[in-house]
Amino acid sequence: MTAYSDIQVDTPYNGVQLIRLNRHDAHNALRTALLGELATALAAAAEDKRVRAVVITGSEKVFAAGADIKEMAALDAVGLWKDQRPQHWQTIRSFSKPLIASVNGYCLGGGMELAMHADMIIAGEDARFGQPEINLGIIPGAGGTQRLVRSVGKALAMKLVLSGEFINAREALAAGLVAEVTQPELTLKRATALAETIASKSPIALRLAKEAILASYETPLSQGLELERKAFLFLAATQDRQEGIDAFLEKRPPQFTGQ
Ligand code: DAK
Repeated sequence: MTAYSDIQVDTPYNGVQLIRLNRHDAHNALRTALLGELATALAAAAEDKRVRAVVITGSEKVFAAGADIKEMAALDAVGLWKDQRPQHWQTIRSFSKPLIASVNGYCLGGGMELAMHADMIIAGEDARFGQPEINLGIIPGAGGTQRLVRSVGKALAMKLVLSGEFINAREALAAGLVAEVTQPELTLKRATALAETIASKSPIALRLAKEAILASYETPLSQGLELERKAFLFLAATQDRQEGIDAFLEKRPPQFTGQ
């Protein structure tokens, strides 16, 4: 059993694994060790058959206030180049199961980039999103300039990255950054319920759906449609597809096994 200190990893329940960022005294600043633990936990969740979806959350007041500025201050260019962070981000990026971010309070810098690595964000009304790196004389370093523009468009991405100003949950919802806004005290409950709904679906269909949607960032439409067609055909050969259709015709809930 892996011991974690910067995160807390719960035992999977109803197919859902909850991961909490656990550096509350530092506003969950994402030091390299925290990112490493997160990458380890997600790699383990990817292999764990009990886990069909993951929810990542922070505290009630802060999702994450970005990279650990105190740690970053000690690194020069060579230190940053040798740092393990890009490998950890790569592991997080390649997590193939559904990943939901449950966000309350500040979600800033690397914290916002982490939330954007999730497949969807459920935000409490108290959530504040921003890329304030510009205030430190730097720019987002974990995909913020790229993911943000794809998520909210050029105008808002430019405003956030160039000004360092924050937006609230309702603005983030209107911009398409978050999937849903809830009362702050219900955010995790809603994110978990949504994860449980997702976890009840076919794991193979979920994986291919996620892959196809993410591929749309990188491929022209014709290639994306081709990828979707092949994934669709592949699913026709799965027991889960048969189970889904049988269950519908027999008027019962399906039991998907991932076969
Ligand atoms: N890092 C380290 N400590 C932090 C922190 C951070 N990002 N944010 C907050 N803290 C610490 C504070 O220092 C304070 O600690 P003590 O002084 O009590 O020891 C404690 O958390 C509480 O913070 P505050 O007293 O400031 O709390 P407030 O409620 O007054 O303000 C705040 C909350 C979130 C508005 C404020 O703390 C704040 O502005 N924090 C900094 C936000 C920020 O600038 N975030 C961007 C960081 S840069 C990379 C990939 C990505 C990145 C870098 C490299 N590579 C792949 C190479 C990402 C960079 C960033 O995210």
